[in-house]
Amino acid sequence: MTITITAFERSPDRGKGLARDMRVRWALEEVRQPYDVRLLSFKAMKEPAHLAFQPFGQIPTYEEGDLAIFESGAIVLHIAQHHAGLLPDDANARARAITWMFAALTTIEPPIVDREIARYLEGDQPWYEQRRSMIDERIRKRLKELSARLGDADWLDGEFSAGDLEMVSVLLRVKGSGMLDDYPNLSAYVARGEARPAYKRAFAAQLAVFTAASAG
Ligand code: GTB
Repeated sequence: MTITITAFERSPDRGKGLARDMRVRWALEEVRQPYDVRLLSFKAMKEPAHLAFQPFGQIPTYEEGDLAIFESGAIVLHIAQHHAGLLPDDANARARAITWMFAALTTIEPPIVDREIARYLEGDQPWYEQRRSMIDERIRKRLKELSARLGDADWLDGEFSAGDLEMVSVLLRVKGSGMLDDYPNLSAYVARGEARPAYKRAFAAQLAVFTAASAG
């Protein structure tokens, strides 16, 4: 059955792989599943045809046969549960890998998203610098804790898993801030993720969308 995902017709990050369809593309590449992409404008994302798939008018979504789901974390988990390569076979190890997915999305990512939202929406406020330094403190605390846990391991719990896919994706959102530089093991961890052939294929595919849109 054909898998179809949705993505930005023109990603605001200009194809840097930060929009969340990248996580779904990466997961599909890891498990070697081909997929189609339906590209959406910001206008189309808010229209009834897309809202039927994604009630919040966002990307990504995932369709396969009579299944239609949204939320990138749920999509990556679905892919990992149905194809070998992203979750260990051992039940306890599998539960731990899923735990790391949730840790990435619900413990590490929220202050990182707050930082971006503050910059976009509150960057011109007189108190912005103070707010940003408070958010940065929250992020640094989590990075320090994560760095201590990772230590000198390659991945968070044994072999590369969907937990690492989500964690690397989340950390990539702060790479540009320079905050990762204080944690060489986290920088190396992110670099290992980016060096995976599946990551590179996914990155190239989403960049090609932006390049084509810019040329057209
Ligand atoms: N919890 C949902 C999920 O994980 O699927 C969140 C989905 C989401 O935030 N989608 C964003 C979206 O559709 C795109 S990924 N936004 C449009 C809207 O809400 O109207 C978030 C994102 C967007 C852009 C960048 N960037 O340019 O760097 C990075 C991340």
